[in-house]
Amino acid sequence: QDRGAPHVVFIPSAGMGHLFPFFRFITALSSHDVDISVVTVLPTVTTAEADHFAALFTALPRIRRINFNLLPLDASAFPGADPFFLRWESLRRSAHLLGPLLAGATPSMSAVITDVTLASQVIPIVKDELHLSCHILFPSSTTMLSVCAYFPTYLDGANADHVVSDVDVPGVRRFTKATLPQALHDPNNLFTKQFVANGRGFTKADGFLLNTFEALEPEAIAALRGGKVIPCFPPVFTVGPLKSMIPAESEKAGAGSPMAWLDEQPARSVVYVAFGNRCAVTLDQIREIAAGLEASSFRFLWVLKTTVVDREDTVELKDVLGDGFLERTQGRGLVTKAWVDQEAVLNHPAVGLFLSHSGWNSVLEAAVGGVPLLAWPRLGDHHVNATAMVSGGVGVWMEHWSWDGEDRLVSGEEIGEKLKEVMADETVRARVAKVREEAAKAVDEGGSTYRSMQEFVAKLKA
Ligand code: BUP
Repeated sequence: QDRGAPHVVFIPSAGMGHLFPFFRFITALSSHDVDISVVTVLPTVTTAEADHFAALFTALPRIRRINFNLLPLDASAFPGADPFFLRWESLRRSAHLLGPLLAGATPSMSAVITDVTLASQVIPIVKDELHLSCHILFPSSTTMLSVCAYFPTYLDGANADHVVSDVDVPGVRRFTKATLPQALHDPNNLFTKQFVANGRGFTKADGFLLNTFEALEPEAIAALRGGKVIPCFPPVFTVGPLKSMIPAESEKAGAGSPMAWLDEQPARSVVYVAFGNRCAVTLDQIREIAAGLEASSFRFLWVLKTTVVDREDTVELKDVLGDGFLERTQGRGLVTKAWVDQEAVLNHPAVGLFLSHSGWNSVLEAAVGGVPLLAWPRLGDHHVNATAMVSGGVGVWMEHWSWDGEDRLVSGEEIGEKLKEVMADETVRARVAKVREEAAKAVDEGGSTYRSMQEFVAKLKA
């Protein structure tokens, strides 16, 4: 190891939407003469997370793993809570153990990069106990970061009674109550408490690493940098679009794989459907999506999830999709419950449209691939991301489509019609093609992302 190379310790949290930006940023940073360790919690919540941790450590053997054993958490105290929120809470409650663990790291550490879900717990340990710099890698949109940063001020201000309605984030935009993460409507919700505590700690961080680029979210980036959202916001480094360089073993393309199937399809003919790796879709809505795809007459690739945690998804596709669907669409469509390399799918010339939940990694991957995104946001940050996705020019948001149960199913007919409309919309396609160019420019030598990365590395080495 080079004398003087800074030793950076990463503290990721859980869920592929949070882990991918970490894995991608770690890979990018590893080419910069920086010594890297990664705090790892095993077992992971999902198989996908375990596979991708393994792929990271295999591809980059110089990276050290710091095993972190969590204190047990009584899940019965949080009835119905999402397993990822439980893991975040567990990480937060065990965070005090990180001080001694990190103090013993060799070589001694120079900087910490933490996931935002742990910010309020980790920052005091890193800054006050270990006297090191602490940056936050934010896995969602910068627009969502502006909401996180402003929300505590909003609650403290006109809302002493803690009733949440629309939130007007200075310098960014007004978010309707329905656009905010549902949990924020209830200030006593576990997620809301984590969210507010983290937001209150933001100004103590040494900076933010953001998976975005200047041309995609100019208002939110400028508003944070200019102190409009909250005063004294720390430096912001735009380091996106972050890209994978190491596929997991499970997603290597081979005969019969989705990638091999895409190779056989005409250019821009395929609708890709995926709602992230923890959005389970109800049986009734699955049947409507199936009807919509069938009615659209397009070719399609559909990653179908019926459970929040992948290893619990044991149903048979034919049972879920109903009588004859797979037979009727054979050759024209591919439905899979397996993990696919979505980034590669969205870069494949056969893909012409992406029906998505608007998870931020998905939005960035669509932008990089130049594939129009038809957003059907589900929960959490998805609606806020959809606002950023539309203003950034990546696609179209179906604002009235919800996921709220039987009485509000989106019909197959409507889905089919919308797919046809957006697939034929040359204006939407031209806009996302332009965004794709801007994304490429940002990462090229001299581009805004390239410069931000250089600045960040220089800061680490200073
Ligand atoms: Br499903 C699936 N392959 O089969 P988002 C997802 N992904 O590569 P959200 C695959 O997971 P979470 C699959 O490309 C994206 O990078 C996808 O992150 C990848 O969604 C990531 O889009 C999902 O930010 O993820 O909802 O934030 O569900 O883990 O919170």
